[in-house]
This record gives sequence, C-alpha cells and structure tokens, in this order.
Amino acid sequence: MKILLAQPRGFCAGVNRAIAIVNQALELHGPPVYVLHEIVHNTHVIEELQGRGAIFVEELEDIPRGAVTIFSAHGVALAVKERARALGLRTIDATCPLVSKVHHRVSRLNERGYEVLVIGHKGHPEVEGTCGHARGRVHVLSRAEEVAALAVADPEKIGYVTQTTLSVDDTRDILQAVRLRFPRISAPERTDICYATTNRQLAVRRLADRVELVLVVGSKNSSNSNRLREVAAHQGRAAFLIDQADEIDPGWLEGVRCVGITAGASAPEHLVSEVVSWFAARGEISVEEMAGEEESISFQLPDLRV
Ligand code: 2E6
Ligand code: F3S
Repeated sequence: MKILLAQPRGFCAGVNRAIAIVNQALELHGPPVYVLHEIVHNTHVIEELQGRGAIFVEELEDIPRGAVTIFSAHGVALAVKERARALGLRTIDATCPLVSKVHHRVSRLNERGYEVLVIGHKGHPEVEGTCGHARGRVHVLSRAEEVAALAVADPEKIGYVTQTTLSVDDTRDILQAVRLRFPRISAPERTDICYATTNRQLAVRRLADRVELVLVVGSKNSSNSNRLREVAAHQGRAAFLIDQADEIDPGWLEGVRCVGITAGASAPEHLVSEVVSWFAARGEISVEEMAGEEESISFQLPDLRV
C-alpha cells in the first residue's frame, strides 16, 4: 500500500495555544481547572487533559465559585464573560486570536450602526460566540439559498463576517449571492476563513487528486475536519472522517493501492502515526509526505495568573 500524507495537516497555531493554556494553567494553579466547552473538538485531546485534571463543562453554573475557568478556542459571547464575572470565576480566555479578530469586527460594525451577517454553521460554538459580540441585529447565514429571505432594516448598512473554518468554495458561492442582493455591503477584502483552514483544504484537494481513498483524522464535531472530508469527496474520492485507526473499515480498502491521510486542525499527530502503523501491521507500505505550504505562525499565551 502506498500512503501519501497531506502537508500541512493537524494542529494549527490556535489549537497549540489553547492546549498549552490548559496545560500551563494546570501547572500554575493545580487541578482541577475548569474548561467551558471542549477546549478544541478532539476526543483524544479532551481525554488526555481530563487525565491531568481538567474538567470540561457546558454550563458556567456547573463550576464552583472562585475556580479557574478557561474559555475554549472557539470563543464565547460577551454575555458569557459577564456571567462568569458575576459568578466569581477566575477566567482565562483561550479563544483563538483569529476568532477574537472576528469578534472585534462584529463590535465595530454594530458601533457604526450596521446589521451583521454571520456566515457560518448555526449552533456551532464559534458562531454563537461571534453572534454574541453583536449589540445590534445579527443574522446567521449557512447557505446561498437563505440570502433571498433575509430581512434587513437598511440594505446600505450591513456588513458580514465568517466562521474561520468554512469551506472556501461554499463560502465563495454564499458571498456571491450576498453581493448580488446587497451590492453596497461593507465587505472586507477577504473572508475570515483562517490560514490553517485554507492551507489544509488546499492540501487535501491536491492529495485527493493522487490517491484512491482519503482518510481524515479528526472528531465528528470538528467543523474544519468535516470540511476536509467534503473537499476530498468533492474531488470524487471515497473519503472518511475517523477519530482513530480502529475506526478504519477494511471494506473501504478493497482494490485500493494508494491511500491519502490528513488531519483536522484539532487532531494530534500521534493519531496520524497510529493510522500509518495500522497499515504497516497489515502489509508492506511506502510512505510519502507531500510538499505543501510552510506554516510558521504561532501565538503568545495570555497572562495565566488569575
Ligand atoms: C477554534 C476555532 C476554529 O469545529 P472547529 O473546526 O471550529 O473546531 P476544532 O476545535 O476542531 O478546530 C480548531 C478550531 C478552534 N478552529
Ligand atoms: Fe484559530 Fe484557525 Fe486554528 S481560527 S484555532 S488558527 S483553525
């Protein structure tokens, strides 16, 4: 079996930062440290941090007064920060700086009296956090077909932001429909889809062109990982999202001689190595890493002394 590895794949700068924040907060303050929502959407990362003393909750009310509390990389609404303060929690914000940038843009648009379109997946925590930075009217838009039904007060005073992990191709279509209906929209030069999302989608497209089957390592609730699987499927390849090697169905491999592997921005590299080992245990393999975009971006940690 020939195995091709996409490049870049796996952890992005925001995920590295968020996981480092939890680890260092555990060292500095001692366990337990509470995290509102999964720090990143990966079951293995969560289990590992739970083993060190992190406690993941979905409600602030489940955190004892005075406890160290970390907001996940996906960001939270302003109301959540205010509520945490009222509950007497000692908070650390692990929101990815590229998500925070989107939050600031939403606030600025509202201050100027603009309504905000948030292009993204309804119910995703990043979208909820982004919408929660609007102090005026905000609309979530998931598909181009929804544009026609949008009711806005003043078509001259609207702006948009996007979720950071969207499909580059789908977003282009949605924005085309938005610009057609609102030609005077306050539009940035580019979307808020982040560098990591863009690079991983480009890499998996190139990978899919060279293999018969694509495996994306990532958890089922990871938006960016799901998009990678879709990009590969869109190229006409069989493509599956797996949390770990034991989810591989040998039936997928019938007649397959070349497999491509990539990983979502929240999936640790050791899981990719385990998938490669899974193949090695079943026969002779050759492994090639594709050339791709170099990534050198990293983010500083916030002050953890709370
Ligand atoms: C925060 C913002 C964007 O589901 P999604 O892809 O958003 O999240 P993760 O945790 O799988 O990926 C990292 C991330 C965090 N992306
Ligand atoms: Fe941030 Fe993009 Fe990663 S928004 S958490 S760098 S996927």
